[in-house]
Amino acid sequence: MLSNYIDLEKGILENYTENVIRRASDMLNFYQDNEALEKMIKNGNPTIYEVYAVTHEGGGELSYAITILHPGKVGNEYFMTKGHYHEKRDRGELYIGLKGNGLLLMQKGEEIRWIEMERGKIVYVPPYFAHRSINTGNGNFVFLAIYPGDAGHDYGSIAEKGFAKIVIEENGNYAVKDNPRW
Ligand code: PAN
Ligand code: ZN
Repeated sequence: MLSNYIDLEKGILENYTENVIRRASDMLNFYQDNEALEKMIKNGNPTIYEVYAVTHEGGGELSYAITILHPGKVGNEYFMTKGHYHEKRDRGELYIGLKGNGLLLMQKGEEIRWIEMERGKIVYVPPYFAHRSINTGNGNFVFLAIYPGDAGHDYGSIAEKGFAKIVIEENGNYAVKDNPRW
């Protein structure tokens, strides 16, 4: 497929070839406040984020995906994606903000960066950096990601330890804090 459409208002990608819906129950142990997460699971198990992708898996090819990250918090921690390294660590990625507000958290060894995302902003995720998105706004945070077809997703080490920083709400704003489990 050589061309496609995104509905920029709703963040809906046409003709996607893969999609993933992550609910609260898919995020066990990702947040500090497990009790708050369990309560949320019992109270309807809301969707945290949705991904719609067009994939081309060969080396040298490019895949792309829209993520719709819903607004909300688990305890005082904002809704976020699981986060991953690329299986092939030397594969970079481009993120383009389409709607809403968020942060892109990136980490390579002890080096950690976070960049605010908004409509029209392009962020480069260099090779070797794990990356996670966080919705710090009140509405959906929607972005487009473009990545090498053979990058792959490695969730293992992030699922175990998380990132060195967490993003919480403090006095109505976001605050980036040290992860106590790190
Ligand atoms: C993105 C992410 C997407 C969902 O398309 O895969 O935002 O985040 P998780 O994969 O961490 O659950 C990307 O970075 N692709 O490489
Ligand atoms: Zn990625």
